[in-house]
Amino acid sequence: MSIQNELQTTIAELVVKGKGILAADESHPTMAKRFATIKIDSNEESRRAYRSILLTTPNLGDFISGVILFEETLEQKTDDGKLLPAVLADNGMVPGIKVDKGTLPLANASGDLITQGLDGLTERLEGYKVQGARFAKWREVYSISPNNPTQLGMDANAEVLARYAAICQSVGIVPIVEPEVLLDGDHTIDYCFEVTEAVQRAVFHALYRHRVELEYIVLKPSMVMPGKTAQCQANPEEIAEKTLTQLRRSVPAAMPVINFLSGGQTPKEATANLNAINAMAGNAPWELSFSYGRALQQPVLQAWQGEPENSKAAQNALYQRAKLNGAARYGNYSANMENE
Ligand code: 5MM
Repeated sequence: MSIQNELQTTIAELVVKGKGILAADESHPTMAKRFATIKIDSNEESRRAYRSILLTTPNLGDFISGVILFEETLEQKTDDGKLLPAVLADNGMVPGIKVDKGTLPLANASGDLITQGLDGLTERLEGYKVQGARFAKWREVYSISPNNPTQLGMDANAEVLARYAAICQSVGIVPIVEPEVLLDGDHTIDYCFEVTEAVQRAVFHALYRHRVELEYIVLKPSMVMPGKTAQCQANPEEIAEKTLTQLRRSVPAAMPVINFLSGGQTPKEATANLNAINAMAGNAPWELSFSYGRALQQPVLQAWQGEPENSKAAQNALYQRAKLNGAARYGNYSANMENE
C-alpha cells in the first residue's frame, strides 16, 4: 500500500461517527500517580494486567475507534498470550503509539516547556509500525500565567509539533497533534481563549511550513475553559460557544477531526462539555470527538482497585463511559443517562 493510501485508510478508520479515541499512553511516572489513587504499585505486571482489562473490554469498538498505547504495551500480552495491539486490531480498533519523550524547560523562555523525542524518530516509528501501530501522538504543554506562554515558547513548540507530524506522515503514520493548554490557574475563560487561539495559530503556521497534509492529521486540543481555580466557572454551553468560536478562527476546514483531551475535567464534565459542543456545532467542517485519558479511565480504576475479581466491573465502567461519550458525539447525552 502506498504511504498516501495508508494515511487515508487509517484516518477513515479513526474518524467514525459516534466513536472516539481512548488515551492509554501514560508514561511510567504518570501511571504511578494514577495507580497511587487506588494504592497499588506501578510495575510491568500491574500495568499489563490493567491495560489488558481496558483493551479486552467486550464491544469496546462500538464507541472507540483507536487506542493510544505506551511503548511497553506494544509488546505486552493478555493472560492467554495474545499481543495487546493484536487484540485491538481484531476488534476493529486502530492501535496508536505515544512517541514523545516528555518535557523539559525551554531555555530563555522562563515558565515554558518543550517536548523531547525528535532524534531517531523515523527509525522508532518504523519499528512501532512493525509492532502494529498505525497512528502516533505527541503532546506539547502550555501553562497559562501572566507571562506564559511566551511567543518564543509558542513558536518553538509549534515547530517541534510540525516536525514530528511531517516525520510521521513520511512513514505512513497518522500524527495526533496535541497542543495542550493546561487548566491550572485562576485565569478567565476569555484569557484561555486568547492563549488557545495564539497557540493553535502558531501550530497551523508551522504545519504549513513543514508541508504537513492537514487531511491526514488529528488535532487533539484542550477546550476553552476558565482556570481550575478561577472564581467564575463556566457551564457547558459557555464552554461550547467559546471553544467553537476559537476553533473556527484557528483551524482550517481541511482538518477531518478534532478529538479533545479531558485535561483534568471529571468524567461527567468532559462528557457534558463534548455534548454541548456537538449540540451547538451546526455545520462545523470537522468531526468533534474525544481522545480522553483520565475522563475515560478514572471510573475504571475506581471499579478495579487492583483486584482480579473486579475486572468485569472495571470493563463495564469503561464501556459505560465510552458509550456516554459516544452519545455526546451526536449531542444526544443527558445527565440522567448516567444512571441507566
Ligand atoms: C494518558 O496520558 C497521556 C500521557 O501523559 P504523560 O506523558 O504525561 O504520561 C496524555 O498525553 C494524554 O493522552 C492527554 O493529556 C489527554 O489525557 P487527558 O487525561 O487529559 O484526557
